[in-house]
Amino acid sequence: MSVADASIEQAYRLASARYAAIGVNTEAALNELAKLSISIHCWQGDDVTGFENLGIGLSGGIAVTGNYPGKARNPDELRQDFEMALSWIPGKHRINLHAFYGEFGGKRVDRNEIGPEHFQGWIDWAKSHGLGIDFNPTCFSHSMSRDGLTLSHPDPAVRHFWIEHCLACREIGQVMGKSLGSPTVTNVWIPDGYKDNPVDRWSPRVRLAESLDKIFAKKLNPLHHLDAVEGKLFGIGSESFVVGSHEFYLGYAIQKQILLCLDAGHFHPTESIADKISSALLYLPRLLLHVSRPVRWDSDHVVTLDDSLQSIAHEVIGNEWQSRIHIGLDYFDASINRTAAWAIGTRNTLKALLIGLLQPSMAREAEAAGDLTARLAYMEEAKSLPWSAVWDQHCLNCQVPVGAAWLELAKKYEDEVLSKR
Ligand code: RNT
Ligand code: ZN
Repeated sequence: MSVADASIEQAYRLASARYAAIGVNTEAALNELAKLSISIHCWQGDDVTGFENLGIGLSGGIAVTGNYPGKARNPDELRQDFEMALSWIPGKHRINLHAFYGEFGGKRVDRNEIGPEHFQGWIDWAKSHGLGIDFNPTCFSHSMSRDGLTLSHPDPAVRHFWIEHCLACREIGQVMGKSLGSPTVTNVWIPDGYKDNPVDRWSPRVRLAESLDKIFAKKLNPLHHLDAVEGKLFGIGSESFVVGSHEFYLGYAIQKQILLCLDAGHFHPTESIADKISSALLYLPRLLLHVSRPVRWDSDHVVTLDDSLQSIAHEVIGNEWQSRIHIGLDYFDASINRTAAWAIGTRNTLKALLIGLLQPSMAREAEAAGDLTARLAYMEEAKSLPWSAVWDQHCLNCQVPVGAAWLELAKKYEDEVLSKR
C-alpha cells in the first residue's frame, strides 16, 4: 500500500470512529452507496448532437453553449470517452441514450423507422461493461418537429409520425432492458409549446393526452421496461406555454401509474424538486429524476455539490426510496472538457448520496420530539462531519482516483486523444 493510500485509510478509520460514536455505520453506508447506479446521460459527450447527420442543429428550445475542442463525433468516440469518464467514477452505473444516437451505418433511417437493430452495438457494449441502459425518444432536431410541436401538433400526420417514433422507442427500450437484465426507463419529453400566449390552452393538451394514450396502450413487462414522462415550465421559444407542463404530466403519470420525471431545471427558479418527491411518491410507484443545475434559467450546468443536490439526496436516502427513484443526470456544458463534466457531475451526485447515507438520526429525533432548536443545530453540525474521508475510502475501495487525481488523467486523455480530433 502506498503512503498516500495508508493516510486515506487512516483518515477513514478516524472518521468511522467519529460516526460510530453518533450511531452511524460507515461500512453499511459504503455498501449501500456501492449499490446505487446513476443513469449518466450520453448527450454531455457531444453537445446533444446525435449521429443522424441531418444537418439540422439542436432544436426544441434547449441550448448548448461553448465550443471546447474534442467532442465525440461517432459512436466509437462517444463510447471511448464514456469509458474514460467511468474509470474516474466509483461504482456501477447506467448510460442514458437518446434515439438519435442509434447506429445507422451511414443510412438515413427516419425516426419512425428505428428498431432495436440500430442499438445492438450499444447493447453489446453495455453488456461487456456491466452497464444498464436508459432511453429517450428524440422529438427535436428534426423537420417533423414542425412549428415547435410534435405529439400535440394540430396536423394528425405530424402527431402520427411522433407516435410511431415513441412506439418504436418503447420497443427498443424493452429489448435493451431484456438483453441487459435490468429494466430500461424510456422517458418521453417533447418540446411542444408557444413563444407567446395561446388563446386555447386546452386543445393542445387534449391532443397530447390522446397521443400519449396511443403510445402507452400496450403494457410492457416492468421487469424489462418502465415508462416515464417529463414536463417543464418553459423552453427557448416556448416561454409562454408548454403543452406538457408539470401539472399535465403529474396527472397523466398518476392516471397511468407510470414514472414521472422531475428535472431540476424545469420549474420556477426557487422551486426545488426535492420538495416534490414525497408528494409525488404518495401517488406514484416510482419517479425518475433529471439532476441538473439551472443557473437563472433551465441552463443545464454541470451538477455541483450544492444545497439543492443535497436536498434531493436527503429525500431519496432519508426515506429509503433508492428502489423507487431512478436518478439520471441531465446537463450539457460545451465550454469545458466533456469527459470531466461527466466525472464532476456524477461524482457530486454520489457524494450527495453518501452524505445522505451518513446522516445521524439526532435531527430526525429532535423533530419528532418537537425540539426545533435541536433539529436546526444537529442539521447544521452534520454538515461538518468527516464525510469526505469516507468518500475517499470509497474511491480507494472502487479503485478509482481519490480527490482531484482524476483530473490529471483527464488532462492526459485530452492531450493524447481529445485534442487530436
Ligand atoms: C429538456 C429536457 C430533456 C432533455 C434531454 C436531452 O428540457 O430536460 O430531458 O434535456 O432529453
Ligand atoms: Zn430533462
